[in-house]
Amino acid sequence: MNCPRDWPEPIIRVQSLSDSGITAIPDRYVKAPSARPSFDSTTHSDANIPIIDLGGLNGGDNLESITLNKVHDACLEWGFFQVVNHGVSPDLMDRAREVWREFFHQPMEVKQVYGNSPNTYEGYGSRLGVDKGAILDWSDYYFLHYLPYSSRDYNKWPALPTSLREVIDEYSKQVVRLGGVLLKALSINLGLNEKFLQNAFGGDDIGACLRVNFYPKCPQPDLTLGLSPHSDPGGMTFLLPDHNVSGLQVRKNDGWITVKPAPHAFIVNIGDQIQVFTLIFSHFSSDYILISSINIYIKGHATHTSECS
Ligand SMILES: O=C(O)CCC(=O)C(=O)O
Repeated sequence: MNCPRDWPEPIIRVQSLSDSGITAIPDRYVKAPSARPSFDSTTHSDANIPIIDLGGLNGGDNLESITLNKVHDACLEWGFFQVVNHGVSPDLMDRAREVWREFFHQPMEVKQVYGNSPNTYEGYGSRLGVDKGAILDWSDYYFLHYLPYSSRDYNKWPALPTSLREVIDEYSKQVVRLGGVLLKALSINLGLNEKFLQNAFGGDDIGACLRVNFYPKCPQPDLTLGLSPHSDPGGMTFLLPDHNVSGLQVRKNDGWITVKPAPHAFIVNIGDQIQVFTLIFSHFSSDYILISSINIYIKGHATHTSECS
């Protein structure tokens, strides 16, 4: 496949726009009226995605099967849920969020060293896609490959703040372990061997990436979005939300539910590839679809003032 080597237009950091004190956002961030944030009655309701205590998986036969059922129902009904008692250290989650916050608050010249290209997307980025003249999202991000080991390039991992590499290494290791726990639960729920999904995703060579989204303060949050509506292409995404800001919305029936993060929970998004497995193996469908390769994506989240959701 031919990958474009560079962006079609000069890259502008959304954080710089925000810091410049503009009172109106540039046209290239203004979404069509039908694509702007919706604040209907569902958005403001108390509804939330399910919260599942994964401690139940080690709680004896009865509790284990209740927990597996909760995971199964959440996958089928929502494709989104939160997990608590997940085994990732709460202190490490806080440090991961903090170290990335520090990264984004460094001077621009420190961050620009890691400016990314559409070749691999690894590094500091401000847009996805290379369509000239595209309407952009109001966010910057950092993207890294973590696994398989052969895909890891430490030159792309920021050297500053000094603790970043160590924190991210440990954080990613623990989140990948959590991914293994959920892949096992999902395999059992689909009536498969407990190692089935782990093996289907590469076994010991499983893929994992880290993406950190940064949503700078926006002067006209009703005209744009921090991130456009999408489904995640990988196997599973673990979102570490910001403590102070809620902005993530999940589509449910005809409306959008604003996720209310539980303390030290991860938000789990079942990606397209596992959704396909679910279609194949659950008795809800008799369709058969072939899949060639699959990655698990891990996402960190270091937002601070997300006024655009
Ligand atoms: O930042 C969020 O809350 C959502 C992130 C997300 O959906 C993504 O990175 O794909």
